[in-house]
Amino acid sequence: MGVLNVTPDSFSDGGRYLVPARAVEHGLVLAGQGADVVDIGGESTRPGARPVPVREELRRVLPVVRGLAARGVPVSIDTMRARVAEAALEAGAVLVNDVSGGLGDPDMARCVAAARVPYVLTHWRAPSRDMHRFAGYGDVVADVRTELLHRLDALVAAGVDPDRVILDPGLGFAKTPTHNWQLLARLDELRELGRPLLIGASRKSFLGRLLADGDAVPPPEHRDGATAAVSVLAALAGADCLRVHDVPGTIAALRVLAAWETAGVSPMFRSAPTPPRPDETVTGPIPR
Ligand code: PMM
Repeated sequence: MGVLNVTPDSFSDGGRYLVPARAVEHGLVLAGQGADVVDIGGESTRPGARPVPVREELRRVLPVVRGLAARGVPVSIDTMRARVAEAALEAGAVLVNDVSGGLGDPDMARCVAAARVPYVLTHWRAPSRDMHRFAGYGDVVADVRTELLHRLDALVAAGVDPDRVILDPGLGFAKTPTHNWQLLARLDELRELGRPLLIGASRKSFLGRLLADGDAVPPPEHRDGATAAVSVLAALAGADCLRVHDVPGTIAALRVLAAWETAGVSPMFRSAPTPPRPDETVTGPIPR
């Protein structure tokens, strides 16, 4: 999933694609580079961001959704609002990516149920402007699991087909860097929920923090190497969809993983407690 934010203030690509023609051009580039879907967002979710009026969100995203859909690019709409999701689906979007997991708009479940489209249900606790106040967990992985399941139940009760739901732990949404790393390192526990997983780590500040040299934090566009490493490890742990800014770097990294696995030995022996000794011949795929 390639990221295309048509906002003035997103942390990485904010302000670059405000002119619809430029946004469409970039979306075509992302698709040409190998993104299976281009994710269009018209409202920044960066920590501290304030909501934009619905009319403004519609004004930003609709021409871009239309422009890309008309050129045959599968488009997802990144929104917390049912009205925006509905309009984008009508304009040609094929998937709803809701970082609020349906909590941002009580009408979202009805909209997704009626549209019968895939829906990304993200773990979320509060609007961006003060989400940091909600970053308290006992065991973050257990809590995120439980809260995702509650949301899934609520959506299914409202008529959403569970088979169309993709789960996302919501890295950075009311999470500290430590929480993000725990969620990534224990993705297998989220896999047990039985739904496809989406991971959105691309260029996020926990990677900036990881790469910082003292107080010198690298800017978002210098975090693609770390993003690619996370993408490979997440794919290895069973992530099905990676939401990224740098599509070629991600695809290169995933090709390395595929070649490695095709050669017969998985680089991670997840469910095999004892890796084979170097002198043992590995004849089949190793379960993960
Ligand atoms: N993160 C952002 C925006 N949308 N959607 C999903 N499903 N998961 C995410 O982690 C996610 C998202 C914020 O990042 P951006 O400013 O680069 O779009």
